[in-house]
Amino acid sequence: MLRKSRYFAYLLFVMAIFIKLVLFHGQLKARYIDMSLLDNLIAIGSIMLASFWTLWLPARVFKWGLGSLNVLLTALIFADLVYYRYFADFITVPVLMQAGQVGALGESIEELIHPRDLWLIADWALWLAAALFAQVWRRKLQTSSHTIGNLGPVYRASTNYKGKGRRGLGRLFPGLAVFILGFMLSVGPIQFYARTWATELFENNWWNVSLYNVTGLLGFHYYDANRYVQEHFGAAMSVESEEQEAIESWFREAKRRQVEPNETFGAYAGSNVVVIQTEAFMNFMIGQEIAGQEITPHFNELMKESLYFPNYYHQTGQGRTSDADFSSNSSLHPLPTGSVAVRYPDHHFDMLPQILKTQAGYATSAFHAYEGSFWNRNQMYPKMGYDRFYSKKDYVMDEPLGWSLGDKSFFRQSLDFMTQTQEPFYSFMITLSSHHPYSLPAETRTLDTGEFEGTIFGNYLQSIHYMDEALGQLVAGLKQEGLWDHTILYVYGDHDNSVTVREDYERFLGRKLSELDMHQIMNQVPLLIHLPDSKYAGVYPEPSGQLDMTPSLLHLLGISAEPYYFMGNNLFSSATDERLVVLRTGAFTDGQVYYIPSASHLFEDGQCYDLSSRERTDIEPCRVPQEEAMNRLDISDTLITNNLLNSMDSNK
Ligand code: GP9
Ligand code: MN
Repeated sequence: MLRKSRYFAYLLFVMAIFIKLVLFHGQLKARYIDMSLLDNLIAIGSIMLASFWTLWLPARVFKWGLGSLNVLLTALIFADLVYYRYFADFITVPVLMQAGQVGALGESIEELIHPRDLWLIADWALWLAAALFAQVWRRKLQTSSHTIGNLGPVYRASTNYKGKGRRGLGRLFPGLAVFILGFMLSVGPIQFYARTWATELFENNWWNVSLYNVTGLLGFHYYDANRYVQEHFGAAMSVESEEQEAIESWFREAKRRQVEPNETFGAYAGSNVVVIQTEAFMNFMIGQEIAGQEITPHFNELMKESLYFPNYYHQTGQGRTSDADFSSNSSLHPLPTGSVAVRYPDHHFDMLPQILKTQAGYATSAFHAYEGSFWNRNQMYPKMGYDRFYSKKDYVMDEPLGWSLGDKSFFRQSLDFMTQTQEPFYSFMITLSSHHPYSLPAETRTLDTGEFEGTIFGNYLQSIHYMDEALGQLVAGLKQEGLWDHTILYVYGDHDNSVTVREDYERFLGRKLSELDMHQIMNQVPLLIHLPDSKYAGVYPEPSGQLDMTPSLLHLLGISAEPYYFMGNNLFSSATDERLVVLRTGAFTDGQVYYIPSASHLFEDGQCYDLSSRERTDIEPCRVPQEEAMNRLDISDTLITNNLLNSMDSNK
């Protein structure tokens, strides 16, 4: 009887976790990913693999083992759900290493938790009710057995070692059987996928959502943990000399595109450089109005005397702000999982601040009014070549706003620090006030967002409007300090705003949006470059991206990119028809075509668009550039994870 109830409880446990996984999947709303019968079997199999051992536990601890596992798995599913709502990705081991950071999302996390998530713990209420009921029932039985004499001690006295051993053996087989069945149900179909359409995916994992599509949630976590252990504790990875030669030859070709001694080369040598990496600053609202009010009036004004790149893409992955920072300053792609700053801060890269410092004697500083440990900046910034990192503790909190200090005060105080620095200087600033969930206090809201009032989309516009005003004040400050006429100002957005509701954008822009429109909207961030003499002002529609910053700034300052290993393009070279911009998801554009990969990540399942007609075309025109795009992501990953630049780079 006791044994039977144990199997019944186990069955209920498997069912409960399975239902949670199904609920979780329903919440993802991931296109192209359906839970097929095979996927359901994988899910059930992986639950069995995670829990078969509980059947080996003696009766005393069995329910506790099963209960704790339920709590653990539920917590994992819930954490993944919250994380996915914000990042459209799953939690990985490197992300867990930044656990403090997830907590620091604070207010954002509240926005990301929905009342319907309570369904995930509905079974706990049932378990509790059942346990209470059983307790009452037992008491009743006990009272009635007291009346006919208590048989308990008699039963206990009959316990002997032989009986114990037999019971242990009796537990061994069911546990083993569940393990084997679980293995067959999960690993079997995954192996089948891996041998057929998903081969490439396991070799070249660039997107966790596609991995999830094959392995399910528990399988994904197993794969991710395994990958982490292999990467960090496995046999030292080595790159075959053939592969290294292929990489070197790719860079020889890249340098041909990057190095061009034309009239802009060195035209601004010795100028200060101020880079503003702006939080969640997207391109779609540049030049747009709401109720007759411009969203970004100061940026728009600045555009008139600057170079503006409307087809500039963020190329970030899971590392968000830190990826934008890394890619812009190293001209390499971020990693498919985690942040380079967290995973490999000790590896060698060719970094813009380091180069400016050693090659041209620049004073280099990073400015970000937040905890210095976030995204591992305390460790990463000295490695990048910054003399000084001004973090939250260096600022007076005289304008508390959102996560930290308001951008207006942040710019004002940063400018004060800058003016005390020796020139020329390289100043890298990261703003924060326009961070999710974009809820500014009433006194800072100066935009009438009309029909969007009170919505997250309206709040987003509001916070960008505030940041824009801060930008205007910074420009005025730079002028006042007499820096404007010998400073290059480089402003770009770090990534999208995580608000993905198409109707919001349609209502705001007043037109229907195609899938291509939407993809571009979510991936384009503005880039503005103001040159000291306001020369070359205009709109540059060629495709460009965050990886282009370092080669382009070095070009303007007259420092050759020749000795370095950069993957981006030089925005000032004439080879505009060779501009392939590759996003971390594997999407790319070369200005002619635009490719959107599918979740399956099979090339043929993706969408290829002709940018001149903006219509979806046959897949073929995307084939060659897609191979190159994959090659680039692969080269970048190999360089970073194997610390290859440490041996390739003679300029250390
Ligand atoms: C905080 C800032 C925000 O320091 O970098 O990071 P994000 O959440 O955008 O990656
Ligand atoms: Mn950010």
